[in-house]
Amino acid sequence: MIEAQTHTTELTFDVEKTRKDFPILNQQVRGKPLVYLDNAATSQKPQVVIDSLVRYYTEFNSNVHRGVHLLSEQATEAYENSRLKTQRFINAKRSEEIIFTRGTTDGINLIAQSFGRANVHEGDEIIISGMEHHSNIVPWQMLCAEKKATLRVIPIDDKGEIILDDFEKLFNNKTRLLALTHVSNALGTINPIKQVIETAHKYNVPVSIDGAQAVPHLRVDVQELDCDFYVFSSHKMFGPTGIGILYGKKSLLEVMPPYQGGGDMIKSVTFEKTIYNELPYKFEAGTPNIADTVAFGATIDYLNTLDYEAIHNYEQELLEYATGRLSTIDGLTIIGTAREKTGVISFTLDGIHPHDIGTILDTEGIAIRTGHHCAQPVMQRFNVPATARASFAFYNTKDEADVLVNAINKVKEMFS
Ligand code: C6P
Repeated sequence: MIEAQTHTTELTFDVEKTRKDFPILNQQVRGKPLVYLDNAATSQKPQVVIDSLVRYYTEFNSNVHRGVHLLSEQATEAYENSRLKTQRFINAKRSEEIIFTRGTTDGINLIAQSFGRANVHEGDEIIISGMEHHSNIVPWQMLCAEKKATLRVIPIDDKGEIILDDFEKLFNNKTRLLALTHVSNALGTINPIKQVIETAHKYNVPVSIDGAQAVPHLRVDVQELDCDFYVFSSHKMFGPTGIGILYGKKSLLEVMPPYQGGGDMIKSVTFEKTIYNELPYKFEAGTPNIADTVAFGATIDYLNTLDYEAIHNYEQELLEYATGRLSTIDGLTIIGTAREKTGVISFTLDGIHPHDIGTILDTEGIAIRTGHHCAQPVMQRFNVPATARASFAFYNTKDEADVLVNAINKVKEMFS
């Protein structure tokens, strides 16, 4: 049994026990034990989440908020329970501040199309950073093009950290929103978002945080952060695909126009006038993704059984170990060396294209991602066309980091 003892505390995290919760990990890929290091793209699911999906479809599949029959009542209760669990998970003040979406991308587009179109006008400015995922760039560019507004970009330094001195200089009386990622998917950088939010609020600018890569690793408390919006995806935090969460402060959501029209988002409809439903339903038009939302509730139940502090310490130790081992490989450069990072290691190997690295690692049973990671401006900033990215979750081990290092050495031999 591999049991990680942290340097700093007495807390232990039993990784081998936890791995048993994830049935997909226990398999051979291309004749080798699977080493899954593509968690930033999507994470694996514990058996309890898979069971929850099966149970929903075998026992109470039905539409929500519509039926008077028992199955519909049960489905509605389970769906709304997931909202309450989510509220508690991120410590939102009210359950109606939790809007279910399709994912992070959908949540950011909702903010851009609803809050953005109502509040951003000609000549206004929106601040983002140089490390954003395309999902937190393109929706704002589309809005700026429509409204003749301007996108301002916080520069990042050679480590992959936002330059805080330059950041504050971007604010002026035309700034309408700051949209920033909590954790970079391409670099692993954890941004000092509490401090950044405080600065933005000093200028009365609301803040939207992309939490897609943060929630799988860090405890998030939206009241403590005082962010105005916080968006994330279930599938990156060990839950099902197709379901995401938009948290918004009630005072903002209440005055925002609906994003989409349709069933469930209305109180009454005549040809002359439609009255919209109250929060959160105003933003959940049409039949929602009921099964995955219910299973997302099971995901939160699962995560609540884990000790986040112990996990965080374990992941940091794993990151330190893997970074140390990879750094010994001649010709390997790590892109993203921020002081505060999650378990994302982006790297290049001299003279070898990242796609070749990924393809050869696959033959060793190792899953990583290669390419621009939907963050092309980050690649441009570091002057690389692409990187290979190993991204770790709490179920990964030091042994797996060793397998990765050995396989990279094999790649080097093949090209020498
Ligand atoms: N990043 C990656 O491999 P969706 O696809 O909507 O669930 O999440 C989009 C998204 C938004 N912000 C950040 C910081 C992200 O990392 C992602 C998804 C994946 O890095 C797939 S491109």
